[in-house]
Amino acid sequence: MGSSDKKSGRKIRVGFRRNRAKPPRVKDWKRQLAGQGDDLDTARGESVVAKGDLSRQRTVIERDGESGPPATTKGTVLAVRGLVADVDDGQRIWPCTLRRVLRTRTITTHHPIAVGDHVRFTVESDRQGVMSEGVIEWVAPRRGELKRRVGRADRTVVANVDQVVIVSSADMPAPKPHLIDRYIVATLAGGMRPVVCMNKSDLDTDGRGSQIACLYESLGYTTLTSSATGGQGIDRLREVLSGKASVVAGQSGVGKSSLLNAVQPGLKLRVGDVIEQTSKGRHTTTTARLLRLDFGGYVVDTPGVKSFDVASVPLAEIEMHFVEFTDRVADCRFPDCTHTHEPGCAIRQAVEASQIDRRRYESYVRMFEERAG
Ligand SMILES: Nc1nc2c(ncn2[C@@H]2O[C@H](COP(=O)(O)OP(=O)(O)OP(=O)(O)O)[C@@H](O)[C@H]2O)c(=O)[nH]1
Ligand SMILES: [Mg+2]
Ligand SMILES: [Zn+2]
Repeated sequence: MGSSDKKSGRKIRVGFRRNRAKPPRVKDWKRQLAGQGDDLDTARGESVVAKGDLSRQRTVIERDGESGPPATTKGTVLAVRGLVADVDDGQRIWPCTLRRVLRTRTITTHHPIAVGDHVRFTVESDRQGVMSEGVIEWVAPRRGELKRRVGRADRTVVANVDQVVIVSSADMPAPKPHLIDRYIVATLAGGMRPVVCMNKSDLDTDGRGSQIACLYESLGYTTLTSSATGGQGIDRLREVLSGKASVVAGQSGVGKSSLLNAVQPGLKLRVGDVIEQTSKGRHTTTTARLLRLDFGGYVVDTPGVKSFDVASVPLAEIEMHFVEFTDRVADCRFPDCTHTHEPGCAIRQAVEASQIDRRRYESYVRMFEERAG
C-alpha cells in the first residue's frame, strides 16, 4: 500500500471491534510483513492506521470508482443471509463472506452489505482446492438506497435502485394510506422515484382503492391500478419496470410476488395460499431477493411489512417530501414553522380550505411527532 493508494482512496473512520481494542500482537505484524497476512483485517488495497492504543477508531482507505484491487471479481448482491451474501458475477452465484474490516461497520449500519450492492470479491478455495466461496473486499458507494429504522439502527432494505413500487391492495388486506406515505418519504429521501401500485382492483367493490390511487396520481406520482390474478395493469407494470432497477414493497399479502409472477411467469415466486390467506397476509416472502427481468432491468421482491419507520430521515426534511407542501411553506408566518400548531401556518390553512388532503396532512403530523418524540 503506497501513498498513491491513499491519494486515490477516500478515508473513512470505522469503529474498533472489542477484540481489536488491544494493540495487535507483534507476531501478527510480522506475519503480515511476510505477506501471509491475508486473513487479517488488512485486506489488499486497504491500509489501516491505528492512532495510538487509546484510539477507538481507525482510518480505512476506501477506493471509489472502478479501480478496485486487481485480483477481484465484480458482482451484485442478490440476497443476504446473516453474514453470508449471494453474489452474482454474471456467470454464477457465489456465497460470499465479508472481509473483517467491512464487518466492523456492522456496528453502525447494522449490516454493511445489502441486496443490490455492487461489490468486488476474491475467490477462495477449500482444502480440496475447489473454488467454492468468495470474500467481499469492497462495496461500491450506493446510489438510491431504501432504508428503514429497526430498533435503533438504520437498515438498508435495498441499494442501487431507481424506483420503489409501493404496492397496496384495494381489499384483503385493506389499504393503509399512511404506510404508502411513509414509503414515499423514505423513497424520496433515498434518492429514488416512488411508484404507487393499487393491486387487487378486482376486489375494489366500494371504490376505496381507486380513490386512493387517484389521490397519488393527482400529486404527480406514477400510479398503477392492477390485478395480478385478473391481468389488469400488468402490461403497464412491465413498462414501468422495463430497463430499470426497482424494488417492490408494501404490506404482506397485497400481491407483490403475484404481480412479479404476472409480469414474468418464469420467476415462479412463492405466493400466499388462497385458502389460508387471512386479511392480514402471511409473510410468504421471507427474504429480499434480486431478480433479473427478461425484458431488461431487475427487481427486488421484499417481504411484507406491518409498519415502516422513517426515522432515518432527518426531522426537518420530512416536509420536503410532501410535494403538496413545498410551494406553500414560504407563506407560513414563522420561517421554522413545523405545521403542527403554529398560528399563521399556510399548510394548515390549505388543509382547512381542502386544497391539501386532510389524511395526507395527518400522515405528515404522525411522522413528524413520532420523530420529534
Ligand atoms: N383477488 C386477488 N387476489 C390476489 C391478487 N394479487 C394477489 N392475490 C392473492 O393474494 C395472496 C397474497 O399474494 P402474494 O403475492 O403472496 O402477496 P405478497 O405481497 O407477496 O405477500 P408477502 O410475500 O407475504 O409480503 C395470494 O393468495 C394471491 O393469489 C389480485 O390482484 N386479486
Ligand atoms: Mg411475497
Ligand atoms: Zn406552517
